[in-house]
Amino acid sequence: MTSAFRPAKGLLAQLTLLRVECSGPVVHLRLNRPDKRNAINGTLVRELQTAFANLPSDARAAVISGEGAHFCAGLDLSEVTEQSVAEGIFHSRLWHAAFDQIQYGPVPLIAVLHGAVVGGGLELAATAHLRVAEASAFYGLPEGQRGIFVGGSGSARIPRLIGVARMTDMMLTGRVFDAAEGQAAGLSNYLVADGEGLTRAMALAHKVATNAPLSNYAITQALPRIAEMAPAEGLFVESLMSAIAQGDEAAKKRVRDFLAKRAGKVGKSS
Ligand code: 1HE
Repeated sequence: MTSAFRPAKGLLAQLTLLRVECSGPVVHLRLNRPDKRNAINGTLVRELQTAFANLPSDARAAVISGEGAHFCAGLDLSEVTEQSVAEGIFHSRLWHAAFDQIQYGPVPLIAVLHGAVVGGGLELAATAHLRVAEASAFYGLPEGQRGIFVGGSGSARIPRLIGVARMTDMMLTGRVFDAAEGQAAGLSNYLVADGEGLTRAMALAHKVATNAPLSNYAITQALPRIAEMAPAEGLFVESLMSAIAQGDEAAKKRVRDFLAKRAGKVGKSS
């Protein structure tokens, strides 16, 4: 299943606040600023954008995690105190560009959440296609208490996971969800014991990496877009995407394998 990690090469090896390693077809990116609880400053947000724009061509899935006791403490607050309104808009748009690069990048991404997953850290987690939470994870949106607002795409992505009502509660009252509450609300797909998140995420990523790349692309790119469309347009796009995926040789082979009883049945390993 999971092979050993080896350091990434080229541009990915030069990043300073992100540590990038590869394990077969899975790229592991680790936020590497534990002394600041992986708070996201300008360098880190640019490195995230660079990393996801330059994943190795043979990557088929990715995992993101945080070094130290917390996944991510959100925006580096020390960088915003002197910002003008215009700078604030450009700053937020930089996050949007980076986070779009992540969500609409070439491979499915699984986030490993532990400790603080707050503010921009929760916005980052919401860009992932799957989330594995450890028991220590807690979720907060302290923007309301800091006198600011989400600026890293949280208002678009987080309600799609937990609904506007829960997000409003978190922002107005400072309500924090623990790992079990987050799982029940839809913030995580999997809840595991402390220390087991990376292993579970890597196992899931290796599994996801065995899917046909075009299928994974349709799931991560077409599905969220279709969900935003009016049903008539969405169904039209679904037909196109479905026919494109089905026409791919990888799909034909997999279907032939099933019919010839060479592929696993649903719920049983192949
Ligand atoms: C930081 C940040 C940060 C820690 N920006 N420096 N995010 C927040 O409002 C969360 C603020 N952070 C916390 O509530 C706590 O730090 C934690 C619960 C995450 C962790 O607590 P703890 O006790 O483990 O660490 P600590 O002692 O609070 O922090 C260690 C250091 O990290 C300390 O710096 P030091 O120089 O005194 O050692 C902290 O100042 C620093 N640190 N979090 C800057 N966020 C695109 S818009 C997004 C808007 C938002 O994300 S708003 C939410 C911001």
